[in-house]
Amino acid sequence: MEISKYCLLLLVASSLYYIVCSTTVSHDGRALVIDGQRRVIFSGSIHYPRSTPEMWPDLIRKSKEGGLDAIETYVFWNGHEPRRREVVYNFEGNYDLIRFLKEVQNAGLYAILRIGPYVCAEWNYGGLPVWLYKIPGMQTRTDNQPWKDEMQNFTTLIVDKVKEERLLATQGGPIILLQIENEYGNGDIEIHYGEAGPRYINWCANMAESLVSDVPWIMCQQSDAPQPMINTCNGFSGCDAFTPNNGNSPKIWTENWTGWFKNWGSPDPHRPVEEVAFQVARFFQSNGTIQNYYMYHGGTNFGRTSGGPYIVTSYDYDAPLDEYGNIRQPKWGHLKELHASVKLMEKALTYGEVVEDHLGNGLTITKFSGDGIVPGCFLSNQNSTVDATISFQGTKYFLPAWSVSILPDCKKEVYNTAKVKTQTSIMVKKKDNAGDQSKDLRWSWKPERLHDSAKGFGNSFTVNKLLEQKTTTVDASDYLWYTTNKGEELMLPLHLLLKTTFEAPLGSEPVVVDLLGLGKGEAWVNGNSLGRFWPNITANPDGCKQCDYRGNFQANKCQTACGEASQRWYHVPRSFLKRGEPNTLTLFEEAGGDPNQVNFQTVTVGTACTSAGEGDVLSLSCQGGRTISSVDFATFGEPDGTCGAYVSGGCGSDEAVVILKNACLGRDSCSIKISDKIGTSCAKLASPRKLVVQVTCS
Ligand SMILES: *[C@@H]1O[C@H](CO)[C@@H](O)[C@H](O)[C@H]1NC(C)=O
Ligand SMILES: *[C@@H]1O[C@H](CO)[C@@H](O)[C@H](O)[C@H]1NC(C)=O
Ligand SMILES: *[C@@H]1O[C@H](CO)[C@@H](O)[C@H](O)[C@H]1NC(C)=O
Ligand SMILES: *[C@@H]1O[C@H](CO)[C@@H](O)[C@H](O)[C@H]1NC(C)=O
Ligand SMILES: CC(=O)N[C@H]1CO[C@H](CO)[C@@H](O)[C@@H]1O
Repeated sequence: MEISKYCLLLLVASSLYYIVCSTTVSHDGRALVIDGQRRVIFSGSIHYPRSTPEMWPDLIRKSKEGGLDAIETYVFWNGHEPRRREVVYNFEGNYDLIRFLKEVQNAGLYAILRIGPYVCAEWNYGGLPVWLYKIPGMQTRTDNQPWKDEMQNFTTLIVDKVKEERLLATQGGPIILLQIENEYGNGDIEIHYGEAGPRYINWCANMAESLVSDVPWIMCQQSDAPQPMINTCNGFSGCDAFTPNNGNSPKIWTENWTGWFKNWGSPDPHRPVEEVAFQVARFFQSNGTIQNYYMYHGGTNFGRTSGGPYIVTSYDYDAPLDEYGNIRQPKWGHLKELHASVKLMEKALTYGEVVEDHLGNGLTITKFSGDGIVPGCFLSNQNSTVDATISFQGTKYFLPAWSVSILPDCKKEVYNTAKVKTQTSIMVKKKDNAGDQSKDLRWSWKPERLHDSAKGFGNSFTVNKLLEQKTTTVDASDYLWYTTNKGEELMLPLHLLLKTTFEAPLGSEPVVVDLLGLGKGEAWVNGNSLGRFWPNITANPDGCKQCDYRGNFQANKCQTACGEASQRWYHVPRSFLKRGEPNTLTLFEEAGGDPNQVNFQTVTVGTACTSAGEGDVLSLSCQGGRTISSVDFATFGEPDGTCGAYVSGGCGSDEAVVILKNACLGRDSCSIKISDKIGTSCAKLASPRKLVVQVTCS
């Protein structure tokens, strides 16, 4: 094997020195090859502008702990270059891309940088600055000289910055993959541009390669990507069946949607972890080696980056880390176990020979093996309704419908995508840390005329057409509000700004402000935008039916919060708040809402549930220094109801409750081994017996 890692000793200012180790990155048809080794890569998307720099280290640490190898982000052009060719581009605050990449590096993770610069991320104008449209002859994303000039200029700027900071893997930095363009081959786009489309894609490939040739470039959703671009797959599913367009390209899943974004007026979309895990395991079973979660942390659309009029301010995405940065359980933990299980067979997956055995009815056994390699196996049941037991090498394995089992040594099942062992955490909003003032916020309101803030317009003007947002607000604000009648003057109505002061909630748990009672507008804390609010629009009352994770997933398959306020709570990052001095909440309200119910709360684990079989270790934990205050429920077998609302059923065990109380009460976490002595009164239950537990954290 080729030894390709080398280090440089750099001398700085005569006496200081540091060592720079370079990492080589290449690929073959099997995998990315990092420092001469084929690798399995788990990656997750975190968009730096959707959180604050103060949150980044914690988000990245939790990603690493969750078993990720890499963090992926798009680059948001209209955030960095709001005005054309400013002497100083915006790389400050939550737009500090370099700081973000360095945090990734400090955590010891790789980075995947999708420069685009077109981004499909529920982001204003796909990340393209609005000034582009003022350039004569501009036609975006095609073989058009003005566009290519601008695109090349910005792409070069980003690549130069990254190189200056030595952030490419070959320079000792974290970046192992780069992306040019984005989902261009989504059918209609290329058709729309005709023959100019493929010409443009060729130009993109050459331009990208001329900037960096020693770190691979990808093009997602681009089946005709020219060499050496690697074409990759996006989607909820279907990436198991995806094949790259070139024998030398590994199979990469750039966007496996962990959930979905939420719209005003729609319920909350969820994607059950059993389904995500099933698709990921299927991908690795089908020769995939690099997969990225879109999103691993979704975050918040602050202020002017609210990504189009219909997307709510939260970009939670039902991701493994929630909008506020909390660990979402069981999603985070069940995927962490999946990552660890797949990693156990990394050698077999990247170097082994593959043999697939299709047993019919959606059952498949896949074995990866080779000389000197511990073989690894996947057993899958793609049947969406019928559970199965299969015999393999003399042992029987139970495979629930729509599940994959992982046997890293082809003998012992260490993981099944449908058997969730991680605790379920029900998050709650609490007022106990929120300080006294939040109970009784005192408001002052003043009307403001829009000409104070509407750039370039008086408070009324006349046009004989409908106004379009891009040219009216010029991306200076997400907010455009006007009323007009045929034959009448356009009216920019009066709006209300008003404000209050409050104390920062105690502790370190994430803070939210409850805006129920308000109509529609935008909120700021100490001048930082929290985004647009619209709590008075309620989610469609229909569509929250019982959710079955089995079978193909769609964004509206598993929804909650039907008929409730579309978005009631708005994240106030801790770094927006000042401790020990008054903080100011300013609301812009266009619909005359009532702020009397507005109050600050913190978000934490309220209830935790888990289950474990005999011989297993049962673990539970709270968050933010809170402790287990009661054991609410302990039953062997199948209880009725769901976590937080277990009613009865199974075989209730007083002995188990006593043991749990001794081990858990007053602690922030506890684990106990379930021995056959616990719950002897339930001994008549069929083996294996499973203990189901629910506790309260406070
Ligand atoms: C971008 O264009 C400006 C001129 O508008 C030029 O000065 C600058 O060098 C260009 N940057 C790159 C990286 O090409
Ligand atoms: C995986 O690779 C093997 C060997 O190249 C091939 O026979 C098999 O069809 C592949 N499986 C999938 C699902 O792509
Ligand atoms: C699932 O299994 C049932 C019963 O064995 C069978 O009738 C059905 O066709 C299977 N479905 C698939 C998709 O294989
Ligand atoms: C919500 O506010 C809008 C103004 O944007 C108003 O027209 C509507 O009547 C309000 N709806 C409810 C249910 O209060
Ligand atoms: C691009 C892509 O693969 N899209 C798929 C995403 O998932 C949905 C639901 O499974 C499919 O309908 C899309 O084709």
